[in-house]
Amino acid sequence: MKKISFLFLQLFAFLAVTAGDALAFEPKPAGLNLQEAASPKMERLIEFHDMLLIITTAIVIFVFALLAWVIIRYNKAANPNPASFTHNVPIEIIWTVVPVVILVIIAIPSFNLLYYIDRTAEPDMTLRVTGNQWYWTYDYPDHGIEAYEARMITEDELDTYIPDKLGRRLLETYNPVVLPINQNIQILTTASDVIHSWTIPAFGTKKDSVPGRWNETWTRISEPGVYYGQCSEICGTDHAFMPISVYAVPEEEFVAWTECVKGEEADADYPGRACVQKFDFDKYRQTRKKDNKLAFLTGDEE
Ligand SMILES: [Cu+2]
Repeated sequence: MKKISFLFLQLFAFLAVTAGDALAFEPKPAGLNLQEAASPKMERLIEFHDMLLIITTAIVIFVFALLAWVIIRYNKAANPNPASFTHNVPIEIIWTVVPVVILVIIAIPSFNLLYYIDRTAEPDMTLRVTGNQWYWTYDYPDHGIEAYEARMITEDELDTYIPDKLGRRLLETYNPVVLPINQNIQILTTASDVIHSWTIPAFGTKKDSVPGRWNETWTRISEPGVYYGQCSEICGTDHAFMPISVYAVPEEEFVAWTECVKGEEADADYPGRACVQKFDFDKYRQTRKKDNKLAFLTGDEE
């Protein structure tokens, strides 16, 4: 018995560890649920989503039960002589008031969340994002970093730029975005040609980039790592090939990176990439696994 429960513990630990494996913040094959949260915005979005899921599931079960009851109890065979009344005031009040109460219960946290994810009152820094057919450009007005292009790394060059086969096909860019963790980051976005949409699922951030105007959103990244997103507004033939890759690093390293990008060490073509490699930000690709508290159960401890 003891042995069996230990086996189950091992199995559970294995599932838990693989579920929260290194690189948790990326799409997974056959993935079903939302990506894990890496910002307070996404944490709240997931909570809200889970609450809605419970409410909608309860409603679906209730409606199906009612239907089944009507079909079984009141079909022609079971109930040959139906009642002939047409109104029932108490029931009509209930079926009006109860849905209203449910909608109010949903609306209050929904509006709270809408305002919360809209913008941050006290930004620590600003990232400007411009969508183009078909790549992104980024600039950091507070740090004096001029606009640089982020184009997708082609498949045959992945291993050249990203170590240890950790590069993610169709998701990496030569010049990634680098952002500090634990800071309120204001994100201003626009586009130079057609509408694009700057999206990082793990941040709970998605904002349309519209030519001729600046849209605002924000994020606050809770832990170092590599995060991915894709353009989420169909924008032309290469819509699927303008990914977003973000390195989130501690503040000191972020400051060092900004100095590097502005300095002579930066590669003229790939300023962001050259500095990412210089400070070995790729080490953050492994962070999740090392931090996993269940690692000791599988003997995976590092
Ligand atoms: Cu686009």
